[in-house]
Amino acid sequence: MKSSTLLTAFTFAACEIAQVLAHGGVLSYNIGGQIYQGFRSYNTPVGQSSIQREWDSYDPIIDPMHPQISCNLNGANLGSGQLSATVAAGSKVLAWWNQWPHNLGPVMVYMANCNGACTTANTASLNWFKIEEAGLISGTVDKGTWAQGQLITNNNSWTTTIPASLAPGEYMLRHELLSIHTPNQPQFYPNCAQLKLTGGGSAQPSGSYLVKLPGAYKASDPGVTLDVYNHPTWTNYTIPGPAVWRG
Ligand SMILES: *[C@@H]1O[C@H](CO)[C@@H](O)[C@H](O)[C@H]1NC(C)=O
Ligand SMILES: *[C@@H]1O[C@H](CO)[C@@H](O)[C@H](O)[C@H]1NC(C)=O
Ligand SMILES: [Cu+2]
Repeated sequence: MKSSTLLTAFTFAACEIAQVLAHGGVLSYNIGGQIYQGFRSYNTPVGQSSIQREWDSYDPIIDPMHPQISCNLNGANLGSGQLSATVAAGSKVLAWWNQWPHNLGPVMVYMANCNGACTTANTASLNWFKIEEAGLISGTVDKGTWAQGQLITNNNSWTTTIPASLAPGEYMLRHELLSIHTPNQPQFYPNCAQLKLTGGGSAQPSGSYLVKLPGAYKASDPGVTLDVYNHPTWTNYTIPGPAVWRG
């Protein structure tokens, strides 16, 4: 009896760990050549210092209209520990995830002008624009190569370039993986970091390039509802959200 209780407890602990490992997020960055540690999810925010906003677990967000889909749960600033990375427009940003377990789905990168200090910004009311997206690269939706597969191949990382013409100011940077390996259960994995952008540009996106989060996605979007196993011959995929703004 006792040993079976122990076994149950052990099995439960092993499942909990497997659960953690089955998901994830951005753990660190290289921004313009400088390494930045992300928020340590699952640890108390007390005493943490990072350019990243708080995110409390590796679990995905399932609801495309979730009120905290902008910067994950709970997306709060870290108070006195909240930092921002100073970087010039046109610089490269490398984001590193944990060992990424999902190879079906797109990679998207967004920014939003904080119109002042990002630390006090409410990320749900910012105007977000997409600076990069990659979806189905080749093959069919169920067996082809997806951007998330490339991310895994590339040391669980993704490199993006901040548009060189973007006007200076404080911006939120948002990486998002949308994993669609579970039909009817899209998995959104957003993470935000704060930037202080320098450079001589003056461009700003406007009009339909700007979206709210929540607001950019609907449960009925083809790229959100797609059941890849139901359409093994499809070679098309429509990435959800706005068109990419390239500066
Ligand atoms: C692979 O990613 C880790 C961070 O997860 C990083 O420290 C390491 O430098 C990367 N390796 C290469 C070859 O880029
Ligand atoms: C793929 O194309 C079909 C036929 O045009 C369309 O109905 C479907 O919505 C597309 N799928 C995605 C995921 O964009
Ligand atoms: Cu997962």
